[in-house]
Amino acid sequence: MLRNSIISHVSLAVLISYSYSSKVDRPRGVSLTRNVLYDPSKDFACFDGSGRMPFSQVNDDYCDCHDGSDEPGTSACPNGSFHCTNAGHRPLNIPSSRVNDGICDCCDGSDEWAKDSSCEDSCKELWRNEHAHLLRQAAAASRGVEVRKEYSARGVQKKAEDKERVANLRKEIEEIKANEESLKVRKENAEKAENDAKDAERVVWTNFKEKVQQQHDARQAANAFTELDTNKDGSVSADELRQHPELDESAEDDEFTEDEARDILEAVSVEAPEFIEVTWGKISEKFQSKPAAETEANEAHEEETPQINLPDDPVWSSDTKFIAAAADEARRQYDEQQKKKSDLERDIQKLEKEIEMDFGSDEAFHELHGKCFELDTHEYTYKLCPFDKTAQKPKDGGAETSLGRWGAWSGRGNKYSAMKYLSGLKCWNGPDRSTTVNISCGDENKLLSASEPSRCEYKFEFTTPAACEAIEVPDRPHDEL
Ligand SMILES: [Ca+2]
Ligand SMILES: [Ca+2]
Ligand SMILES: [Ca+2]
Ligand SMILES: [Ca+2]
Repeated sequence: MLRNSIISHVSLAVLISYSYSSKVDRPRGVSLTRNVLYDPSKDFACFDGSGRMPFSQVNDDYCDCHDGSDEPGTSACPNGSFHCTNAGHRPLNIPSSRVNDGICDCCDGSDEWAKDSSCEDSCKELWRNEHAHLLRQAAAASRGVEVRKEYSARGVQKKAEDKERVANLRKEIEEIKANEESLKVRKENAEKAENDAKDAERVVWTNFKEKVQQQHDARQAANAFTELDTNKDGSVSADELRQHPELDESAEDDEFTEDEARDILEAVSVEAPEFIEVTWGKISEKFQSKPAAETEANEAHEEETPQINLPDDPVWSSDTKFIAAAADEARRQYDEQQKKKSDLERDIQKLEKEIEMDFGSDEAFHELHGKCFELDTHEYTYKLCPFDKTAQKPKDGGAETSLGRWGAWSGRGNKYSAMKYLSGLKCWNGPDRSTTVNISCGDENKLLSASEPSRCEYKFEFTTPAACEAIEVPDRPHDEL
């Protein structure tokens, strides 16, 4: 009985809701796309399968379905959704709790259907304002698009030039390589001639030095003989040798015995030739001259045996100098070519890196490469050098802090809407600094803002014409019907 009375009341409500709905013949709060699910000639099935009921229970202000699908036009279900047609503007879905809550949520006022609400239809005015705003945006975007076209043209040209340059540099390297072997052979031959000439002179020089050394040694031996032969009888005896205890070969017994002295001399005494040839060789390193006792001999000794210290290499002959100069020149030419080759290879590498860079679908972002943009805040100057780095510098003149090196495009959806800079200066007890740069269309290249939303992760907002795309502004709103 009770249900019947509700139904009769509801049938009226359904009638009312039909008549109150827009021109379209569909239940209140139902969008055109969902209308097919509300067929008055059939029972209604909840979208989530939680129930099935006579169609009269749709919009009867009593929540029957768990998902609220039976009450699209009332606030009976806590989780329902109400569809505003908003003719003249754009359709909108609002939570059904806002239906008949006294606040105008839909610009056509359709959510406040129960009372004589003061909701005026503001859809047309809203549309006019929005349209004007869109037109202004579109105008700004189209100015940006014009600049972007220039950027793009330059970027495309730059890439073509870079490619041509790489081709030319490769040609130069090929030429160098063609010459390389002959220069190398020339260098090696010249160096061999140089070495041969120098080696030959070194042999002569070494012989000469040996002779000088021998003469020097002989003079020292003769002087030692004179000093040792104290009785001047023309031979050095064991007794005379014993006057030099430093020559004792077994010093443990604290005595330089006659036998020990004879062992060294290999005789009772030796005369000058044998002394110079044999004995001197055994004692020369230990022998100490006695200058105090032999003042005259010592003076003579010093005069006669000056220190000889000849260099390892002779003064080269003019022929050898000529050959060495030729070798120097061959070396210089070869090294010069090698350096030129590695310089060219480095240039090619740099250009190829630039060619491979992603400057956008039309190369427009190439314009920003090699440039830097700054933003002054109270405390810091922030810096964005696109495709290179981000940084922060204290305004009181401290050192620049790296906030990241160029990483990659990182926009969601449109990848060119954001850039990521990584591996900046490591934070104390934290990660490396990094920066996300959000890119949007603007009349000019400008760093708009810089912030640090989470520790050591920076966020820049940057506008550039390179990101501008034409905005299509519809002449009239997209009405559902
Ligand atoms: Ca219901
Ligand atoms: Ca409302
Ligand atoms: Ca003697
Ligand atoms: Ca001894």
